[in-house]
This record gives sequence, C-alpha cells and structure tokens, in this order.
Amino acid sequence: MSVDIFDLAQIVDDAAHTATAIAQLSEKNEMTLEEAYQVQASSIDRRLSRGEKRVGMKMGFTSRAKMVQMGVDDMIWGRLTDGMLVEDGGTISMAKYVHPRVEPEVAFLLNAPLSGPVTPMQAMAAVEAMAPALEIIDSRYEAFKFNLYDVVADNASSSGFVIGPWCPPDMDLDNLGVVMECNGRPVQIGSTAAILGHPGRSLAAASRMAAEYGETLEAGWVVMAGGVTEATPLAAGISVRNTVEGLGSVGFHVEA
Ligand code: OOG
Ligand code: MG
Repeated sequence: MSVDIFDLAQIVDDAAHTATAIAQLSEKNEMTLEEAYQVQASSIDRRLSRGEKRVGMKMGFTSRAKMVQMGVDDMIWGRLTDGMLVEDGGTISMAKYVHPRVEPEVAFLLNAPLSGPVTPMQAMAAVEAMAPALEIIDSRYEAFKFNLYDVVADNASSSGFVIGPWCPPDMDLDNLGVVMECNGRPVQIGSTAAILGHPGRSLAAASRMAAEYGETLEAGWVVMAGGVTEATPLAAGISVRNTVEGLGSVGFHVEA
C-alpha cells in the first residue's frame, strides 16, 4: 500500500507546530526514501502557507559522531525557513520544543546558485561568507528515536539555527578547532575536519543531493554543513556558545 504524503506531512507538521511527540511514521507506513522527501516537502509547504519563507538547507549526518549517536549512516538534508532562525545572542523557550538538542556547526552564505554535482572547489566558489553556527534539533519522534525514512520525513529534525558573525571565505576550513560550551563549560570539542574532511564537501553534497529532488541552492541561501560533534540535550537555564577557531563565536540562551 502506498503512503498518503499529505496525511503524513500534516502529522509531522502538527507535531512540530504544537511541540508534541509522535510515534515513528515507519511503525505503520512503509515509505521509500523518495516518499520520505515528499512528506518533508509537503510539510514545509504547510509552513510556507502560514507565511514562512524558505531561506536555505541543512545537511545531516555529515560527521561520524552524528551517525554513531543516531544510528543512521546516510547523509540527509532538510529545508530551512525564516521561522527557524534564532537570533545570535537570543533566547529560546523550552515550551516550544519536544526535547531539543544543540550541536556545533558551520554555516555558508551563497552568492551564486549551486545546482547538481559540483566539486568542493566549485561549491566554495559560490560562498559569499561563512560563520560559526549552532543547530537546535528537535526530533518530533518519541524518545528522539527514528530510522532514515522517519528523520527525512521530519525535515531532518530541523528546529532552529543560529548564525554567528559572517566572515569572508578566505580561511581554510579543513581543520579549525570547534568548542561548544554550556554555561562556560566545554561540552563538545572537535574540528571542522569532522565534516567529511572539509565542510566544503558537505556543501558540494548539498548541491548534488538537492538536485536529485529538483532543487537548486539559491544565491542568498544559508547552508548548514552538519554537526561537527554529537548533539547535547538542552534544558532551561543553559547558555550555549560555539566557538570556531578563526571564525568567532555564536550563542543563545534557553529559558523555561
Ligand atoms: C538528525 C539531524 C542530523 C546533523 O547535523 O547531522 C543533523 C538528528 O540528529 O536528529 O542535523
Ligand atoms: Mg545538524
């Protein structure tokens, strides 16, 4: 039996919108990867019809640490809207999330479109600026448990993203130290090398993978390269900061 894309899109969108955990879609629905991306696209259409704007794309499972933590071995991607943007230095409320986690990332700002298979060098040539970033992920599934199809349908757990100061793309990203602190204590430490050896490879993969579903990365879009380390659970009272060597830092605060 084939799955009802619109029904499933409504289920994941309602779960995100009302911060309510749901059972894994895969328990009752056998989805193909293509159908899972269709559910994702349709759930984002619901957000766009509520007035949100598409502003970019995020990559997932581009580091070994993330694959191991979540038990998924394939790279995935999700769609970013302006409704997910959290201001650098801003505050989020736990009430708006199911069970949020945070992970240190780097973000790219594009000044030219990217479409289809490109080399990391070609991908980096479309980069206007890069920034230290934090991603707030919040799987809508109970206990933060999912398989590949579930997580793709759930927009790759996208929930919030925070972008630090944009820097010109003249630093080599192949091995920059990354330290994520909670209330001043380092909780995750890594290197940008954890992202496929160089985050430019994640950007190239984003261009290739989006094209498989007919999408072009547009000039002006933000692309999140993926978590450098595993994610850390959030709780009220925590202030998070991610510092990327040479790029600066970005942070936010969590309240009840
Ligand atoms: C899925 C999203 C993965 C990343 O950076 O690897 C991701 C999840 O872990 O819930 O955002
Ligand atoms: Mg991420």
